[in-house]
Amino acid sequence: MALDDITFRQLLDSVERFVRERLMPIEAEVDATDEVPEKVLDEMRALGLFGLTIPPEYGGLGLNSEEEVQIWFALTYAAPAFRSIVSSNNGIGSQGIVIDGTPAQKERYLARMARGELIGSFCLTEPEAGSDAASLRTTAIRDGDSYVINGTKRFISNAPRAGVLTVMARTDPGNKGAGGVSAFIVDARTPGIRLGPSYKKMGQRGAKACDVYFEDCRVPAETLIGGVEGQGFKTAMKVLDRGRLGMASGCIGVARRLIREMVSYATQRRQFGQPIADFQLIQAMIADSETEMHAARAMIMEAARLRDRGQRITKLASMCKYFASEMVGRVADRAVQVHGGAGYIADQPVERLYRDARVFRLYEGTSQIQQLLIARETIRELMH
Ligand code: COS
Repeated sequence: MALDDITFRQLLDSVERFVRERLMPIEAEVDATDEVPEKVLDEMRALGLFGLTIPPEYGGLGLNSEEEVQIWFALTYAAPAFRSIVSSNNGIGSQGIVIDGTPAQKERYLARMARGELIGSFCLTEPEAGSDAASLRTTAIRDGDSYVINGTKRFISNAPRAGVLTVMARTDPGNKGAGGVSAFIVDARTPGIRLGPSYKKMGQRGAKACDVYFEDCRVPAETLIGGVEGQGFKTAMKVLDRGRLGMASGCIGVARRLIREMVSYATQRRQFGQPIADFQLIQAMIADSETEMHAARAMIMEAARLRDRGQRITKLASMCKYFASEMVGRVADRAVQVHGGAGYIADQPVERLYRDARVFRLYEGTSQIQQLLIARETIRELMH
């Protein structure tokens, strides 16, 4: 479902204003303190940012993919930590239930997630299972009308704030592959769940991540997503298809912001008697950045439209995530270069954005995993 044009325009305008007036002024403070003020989180709730993609029957805005990506383009003009906090409720933290959940599971969680009362986290990665997600070791063993979960989940974004966790665990220990994995929707306050301390990260400070430990954590059988065992890995992969498109979109706002910082510095900074923006070697860095950002944005818009038409976008989502995250890395590097020594000093937004951008190439699948997926799908398409 899509919003009508006027309503969508109004939403986009409100997000752009919120970014300019509320988020950009506090970016440096959020980076320094590693905290987002609760008042700002409440304003994000009031704007509907936690429920952008949640269907309207559960109180969300029900944006289609084309609309969703444009909101991310706008929101990530401010530090991407703000996107990270709301992104899991719109992406990997809610989509397991949206895509594969039973009506009762949707009823129970989605409205509260849309309002931002419950924050969702996606628990896939483990100490020994990162890129090789299907090798996960956490177990969920059936015992009467419940499952008992044991294992460790690592680097879980938003877990320190989470009220609900999508947990991938092995229900069939005899099956070491993807087919032995099931997905559960678990209340984060269930006894037997313990959180590690929040990580001190390179960038995107204010967005929290920690480990989650499951120690004989007993959950009702109704928490099995979709009510069917052995489907959890597929659920996770479907969730990541949408998540990766969202992640790619997040790179666009950051790149636009970096280009803006680059241009405003280059037009003010004078060397050899003129603004450095007059020098062709500086212009080349601006031109390459703008061109690559535009290419990534066009790719994402196309993938989003195809998804809205019902097309499977596994390969396109990987291509978008791969290209956009590598693009923003190059743009961040050029932005620091244009600033010269000033770009290495912490009072410049580009120093912070350079650190913030680095993780886009890592999470929701590294660039190398995206390459592997793109090649695998291309070979499959051309050979069959
Ligand atoms: N949609 C639906 N089903 C999918 C799917 C998708 N996008 N991708 C895979 N599947 C299905 C496959 O069709 C297969 O089903 P069958 O067994 O019925 O044929 C099953 O899931 C297993 O898939 P596959 O054989 O591709 O599993 P692999 O172990 O080879 O997967 C990759 C390898 C690299 C694709 C996977 O481990 C991965 O994505 N790793 C990165 C994980 C990641 O992004 N981690 C970041 C943490 S989340 S922040």
